[in-house]
Amino acid sequence: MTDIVTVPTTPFEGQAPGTSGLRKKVRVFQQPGYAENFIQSVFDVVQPQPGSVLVIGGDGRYHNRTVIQQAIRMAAANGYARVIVGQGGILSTPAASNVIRKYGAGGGLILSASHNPGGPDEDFGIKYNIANGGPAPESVTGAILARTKEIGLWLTVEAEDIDLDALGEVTVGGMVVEVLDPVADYADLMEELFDFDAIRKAVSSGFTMRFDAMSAVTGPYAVEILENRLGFSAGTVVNGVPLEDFGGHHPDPNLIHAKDLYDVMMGPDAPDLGAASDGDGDRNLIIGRGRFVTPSDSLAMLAANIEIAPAYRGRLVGIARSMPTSAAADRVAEALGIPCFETPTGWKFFGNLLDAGMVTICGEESAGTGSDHVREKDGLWAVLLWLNILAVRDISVDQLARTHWARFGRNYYARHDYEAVDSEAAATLMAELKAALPALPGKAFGSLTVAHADSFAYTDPVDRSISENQGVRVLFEDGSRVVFRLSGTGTQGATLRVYLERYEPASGEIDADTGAMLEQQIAAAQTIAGIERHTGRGLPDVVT
Ligand code: VG1
Ligand code: CO
Repeated sequence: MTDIVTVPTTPFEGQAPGTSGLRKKVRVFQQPGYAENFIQSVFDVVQPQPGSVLVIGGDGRYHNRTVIQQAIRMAAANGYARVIVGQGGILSTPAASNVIRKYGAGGGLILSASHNPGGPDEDFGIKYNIANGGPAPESVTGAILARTKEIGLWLTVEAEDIDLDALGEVTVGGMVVEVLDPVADYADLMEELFDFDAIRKAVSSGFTMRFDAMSAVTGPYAVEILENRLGFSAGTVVNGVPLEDFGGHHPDPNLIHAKDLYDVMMGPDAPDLGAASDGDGDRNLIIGRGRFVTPSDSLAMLAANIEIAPAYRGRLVGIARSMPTSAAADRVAEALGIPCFETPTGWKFFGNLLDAGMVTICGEESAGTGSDHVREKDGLWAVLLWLNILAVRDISVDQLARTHWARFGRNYYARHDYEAVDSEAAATLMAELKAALPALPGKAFGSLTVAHADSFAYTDPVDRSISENQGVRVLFEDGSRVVFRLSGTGTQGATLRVYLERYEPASGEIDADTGAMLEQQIAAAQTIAGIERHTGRGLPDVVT
């Protein structure tokens, strides 16, 4: 029997899991006991049963290996029978979800701050996923937070670091640790879901793509799947080696941080498809030759075509989207006679709907799309579904988009982010906005008149749990809307997100400039929330 070491500790302030886990600067995580307190709080809440298996993996960012070694020792001290960890400490978020499900683990620790930058002065994060492979629901994250506030000790064992790079099994404090290939299971799953033969055929007939892994976790996955298994030429995957600091970039697949890819795709030598993923591999960016597809449109277009992929034939039962995501998917659901659910922001809200078999595909405007194959959003999955559809329909991204809009109409959509805003100013802005809601209906802003305004609350259709304060919605009489939220993933001040949307029917202008189409909504959002008055900012930092 190995001796368990009990380490006395005192609580740290502010260990609340946000939209997707606890995210802080690396320096914060490096304080002695900081990560340990949080991990012990997770174990105290979860209470691993005899025989329990824990999956541990991360996106390879700076500080990943240090926390993994400590988490392994703590898991041994807390009674886990087995830990499964990705080789090199690597598991993309969707791959971790798959490993949890495939090997019947009780849960997993995913070490990532996702699209946030990495390195000694940047961000780190820890998230707990439950046995279904998905992010812990609010009932669990709430209990973890409560535990962090009263924690008095954490448990570990005296043991050396293991060799994270050597595949196979070792023992730590009587517990088995298996270091597994992070890519193989995931790549096999993708091969089960999609028609790889059809994609290979398209590739051999000249279909080309560029996948930007942004020096983050998807590099090895993309090389294996796209180049080795599907036959895309070597070099199709760019920035394919995961780096601890992502090469100094934000691994955020949007038009700002993946501008190189965008420029290539808008240029004369663009391949047929351009795609990118984020730090932990759960987001996707889709750009066709000369055509950017918004994540909201991508969800709708994928839903409309998903039954082309073998694993989804005759299986589309429902769609779910987060509230700020555009209603493009709703129109597809309506046309197909299936339900479309509107949830709060964050993948954890899709878990119950997926478990209950009420939805097949889910998506968020922040470049997250996924299905019931795992319980996380999945960047490469979305890229492969696009590839499967394009290959079978023998159509370009641009043609597919135009055909879609010609049938369903188009939801013009943009998100404006005001980053690193003073936290108090942001809180005041939201408080004043909420207080002003009852008086908004009937008021005119430019050509727009407010029809309805509220603070979004969600009742989970499965367990009836209620989540309040999930963003402010202002709906106008013409069907357009603006939504305001504060980010729950940032690590510096506050980030105000303003979501703008306007529907144009199929008979209207379906190929106009997004910024021009949303001018009225942008102006109304500034006035309604008093953004410049509160933040001193007249213009957003990032427009996606
Ligand atoms: C953001 C996105 C949200 C997403 C979350 C986690 O949250 O808006 O849609 O689920 O990030 O994604 P927030 O609270 O900052 O708006 V990831 O890829 O960072 O795990
Ligand atoms: Co992510």
